[in-house]
Amino acid sequence: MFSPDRESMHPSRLKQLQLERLRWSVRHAYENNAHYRGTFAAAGFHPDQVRSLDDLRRIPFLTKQEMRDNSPYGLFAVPMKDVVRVHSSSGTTGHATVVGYTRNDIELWSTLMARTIASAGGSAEDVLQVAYGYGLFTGGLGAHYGGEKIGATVIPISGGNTDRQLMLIRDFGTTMLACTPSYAINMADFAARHMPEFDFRKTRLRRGIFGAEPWTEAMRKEIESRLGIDAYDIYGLSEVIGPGVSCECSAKSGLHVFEDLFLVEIIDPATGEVLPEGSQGEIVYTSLTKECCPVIRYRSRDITRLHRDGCACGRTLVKMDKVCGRSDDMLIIRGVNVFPSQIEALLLEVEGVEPHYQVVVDRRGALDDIEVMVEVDEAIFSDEMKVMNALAEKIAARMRSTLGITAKITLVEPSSIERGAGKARRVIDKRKPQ
Ligand code: DLL
Repeated sequence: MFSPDRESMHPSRLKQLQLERLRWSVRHAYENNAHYRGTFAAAGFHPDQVRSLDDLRRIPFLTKQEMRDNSPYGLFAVPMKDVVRVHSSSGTTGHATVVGYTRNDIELWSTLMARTIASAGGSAEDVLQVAYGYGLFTGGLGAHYGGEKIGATVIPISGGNTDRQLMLIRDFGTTMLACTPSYAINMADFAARHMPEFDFRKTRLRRGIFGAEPWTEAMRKEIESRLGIDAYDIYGLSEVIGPGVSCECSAKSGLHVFEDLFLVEIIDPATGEVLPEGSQGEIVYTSLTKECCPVIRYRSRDITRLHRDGCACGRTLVKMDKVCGRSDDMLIIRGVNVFPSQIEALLLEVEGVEPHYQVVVDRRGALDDIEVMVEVDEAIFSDEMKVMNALAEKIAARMRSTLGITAKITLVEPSSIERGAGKARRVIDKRKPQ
């Protein structure tokens, strides 16, 4: 553990620390930001009312729309002279939001990413290849600062240039890779196609920290077997800090949330009601020490579940399940709710199917139409039509029985689905304005 005194804190001591910090954070937001002052007052809330952690529920939520409406600097709670960096969310749903960091915020974020790297088994001994994009996206610089903080040797290559990525893994002795899970698979594909002499198992690569998009257990197996490494899920969002909000440990049974710095709640996304621990719902964040952009009850739209069942790694921090998707990514097909990650899990169980797929949703007349395009391996693709049809029917039948949706399955040849170096675009919903 990078911060053992914090990560394995006794639960009662942790609660005490959270309460002290919550009081500070709520007051800081109220005193130094007009938007918070306005929404608190409108809800009849004053920071003096925070006497226990349960009083959090008296505070109104902060929504993504409010963040956008106040963009770029309207939610900052420090003078601009104290802001040393800005980042921006990827803007997959509408306009991007802008977040700022003070020097202390950058220090905090670096520590969180050092904890994340340590949680995945990394240390100062590692050579960390950062293949998340550098720039306004938080992935590259977040992993970079965390790597330096823990004392690893950082290779700041950023995303893309896949042939170069592979050469560096081989020649620079990379031991740990940081990128999106879809990009890790793209690297393996590229190697298999264009560099037949390249063998991941002959390199020093041992582990990877993958996140920024939903990915399933089936995808983990695929990455682990193709790259010959241990793959860990890391999670975060720009509005809260960037990567470093939660991460898996060696148990790989949920992502520990760094609760000494962020309070988490699960709510019903439809009603906003707080749900008991163990229920699935939308995760809501409250930052406890952030200076520039404090978030108080920020509705992330990410769907997960919290559980506190103890962990072999010794961390006492609550765990969240792998995020299955965002409430706004959930597809409603003829009334049936389905997350793209459920489709991924199902596809990857089928032999001959490759981990490259895209879901296209459209409306024909009054009805929703869903098509799943998925790559199959070379052998199947060059086989008889009969074999292809049988495979497509097998997938369609599984989708009907497991997910309750009737989809058109289109098997496509290897490499025909668009590849990227960042977040994969899994869904094209033609019903929504693009
Ligand atoms: O994606 C931060 C990040 C960078 C996380 C690198 C991990 C690694 P944003 O661009 O603001 O920030 O996007 C945040 O991405 O609300 C989730 O919907 C999704 N997301 C991030 N990590 C995961 C994950 C970064 N491990 C949004 N699993 C979040 C599932 C994830 N979804």
